[in-house]
Amino acid sequence: MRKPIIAGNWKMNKLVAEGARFVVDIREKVPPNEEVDTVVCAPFVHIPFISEAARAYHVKIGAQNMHYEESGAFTGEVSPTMLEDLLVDYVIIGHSERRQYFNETDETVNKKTKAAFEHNLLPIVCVGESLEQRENNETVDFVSGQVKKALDGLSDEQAKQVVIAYEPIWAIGTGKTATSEEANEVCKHIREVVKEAYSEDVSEAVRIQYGGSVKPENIEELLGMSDIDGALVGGASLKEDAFLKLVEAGQ
Ligand code: G2H
Repeated sequence: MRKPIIAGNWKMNKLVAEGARFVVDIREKVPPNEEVDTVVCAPFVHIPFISEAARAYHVKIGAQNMHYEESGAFTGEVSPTMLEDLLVDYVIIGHSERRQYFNETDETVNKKTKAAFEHNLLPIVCVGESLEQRENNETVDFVSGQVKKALDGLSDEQAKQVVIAYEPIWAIGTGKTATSEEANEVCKHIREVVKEAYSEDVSEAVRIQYGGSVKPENIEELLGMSDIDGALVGGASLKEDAFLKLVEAGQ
């Protein structure tokens, strides 16, 4: 049995006071960690405040990116050591917006995934195809390649703990959701890729989220699918009531 994981990805939204208020408002209503992992992935500047507000509650904290080096001359970057210092639990790696606008590559995704484990951070590794790739029937090959490259060099124990977020780019923030069957089919392939690269044991343990216009209206159906273990949610994670509904669906 894989524990569901619902992660909100605020992207570049909310001021610090709004973020802290959000966590204070939801923290007592979030179901226990034994039932569902609830993660809030916030911009870096929020992290010290929401980390403090979430402590002793069942809200876990995530970052949306990080560098793979521990320190150095990388102006504007934030290191895994810094996130570890703030007791961050998860870090989103390779979100399609970072691949598209900030030169994130499969190679940097792999380096960051490894760096996360060296610093007690659990990576949420994002993969997903473009509309063009889907129309050309390249989805499975493309996504499989992204998964293999991201996980390359991890130990079995690490691979088991990776969270993979399948986010078809054409469904992100567009209001278009892949049907639950379409999403599940790709998630199933991802599990196969993990099985081939590691073992059945690892592939059965790894959690795969769906992301792309997830909202309270479609979460239950998505979570009802055989290979979807949670959701990475952008727009619908910004409002307390909607986010709580998503988390409750994971119970
Ligand atoms: C996909 C998702 C969150 P949204 O980017 O990662 O965003 O739910 O707004 O499509």
